[in-house]
Amino acid sequence: MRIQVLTIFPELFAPFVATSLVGRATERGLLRIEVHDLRDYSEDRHRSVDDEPYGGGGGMVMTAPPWIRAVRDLAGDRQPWRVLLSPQGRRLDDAKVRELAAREELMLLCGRYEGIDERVRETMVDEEISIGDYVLSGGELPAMVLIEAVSRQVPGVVGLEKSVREDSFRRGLLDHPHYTRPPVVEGLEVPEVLLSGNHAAIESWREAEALRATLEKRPDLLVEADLTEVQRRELERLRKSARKSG
Ligand code: 4HQ
Repeated sequence: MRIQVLTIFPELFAPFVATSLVGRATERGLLRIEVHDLRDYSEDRHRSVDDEPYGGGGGMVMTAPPWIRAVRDLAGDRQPWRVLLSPQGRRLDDAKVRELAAREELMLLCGRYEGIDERVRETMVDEEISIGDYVLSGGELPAMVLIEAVSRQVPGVVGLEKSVREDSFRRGLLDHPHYTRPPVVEGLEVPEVLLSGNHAAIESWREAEALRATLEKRPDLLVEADLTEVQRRELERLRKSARKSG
């Protein structure tokens, strides 16, 4: 998969692209991340990419022409799926991440200042995506969030296929708790079943704990989750015991 990024801060991406999971995927040829400087597509000698807003008001707006030249030039005839990162977009979730990961070519547009001239969105963008309801100073961090989440869904990028499959959200549920050495932390012991060596028992404990965590922390997820008959019965049991102790 190839991901092109358009930004006025290309240097922000260097350590991210070189490190960890994304870095290894790039080295192994599973992923190609190209970061392009929007200023290379400015046509004045100051390489400017912003101007005052029509209608007045504070702040500056990114002008359309550099974006239009850049998107046309970088897309070539490969027709990448063009994504604008913005708080006006649809919220990124696991389903959207998997949908994007199925594409061969993505282009991510990262704005700064008060935003980009609306006509860029109208003519050069396939989809507007937000990473959450808060305001950042630019689309660069959202683009990195998207790249990391999408990369994990590209086949072969995450070492243990199992860990992607069984990860949080895979089955529409939160993850179960995890434990490692030492055996006692602040007086708290590791759940006995995890030391039993009984793999079937460990699997059903994890399944039940994933359900418990989801019921306690994100009950909204249970509406959409497609649960097995065994999981439904376990959930009923958890709800009853919660009512008794609550
Ligand atoms: N931005 N999710 C870029 C965001 C944002 C978000 C604010 C994007 C500023 C110029 N992007 N503009 N939240 O806060 O994607």
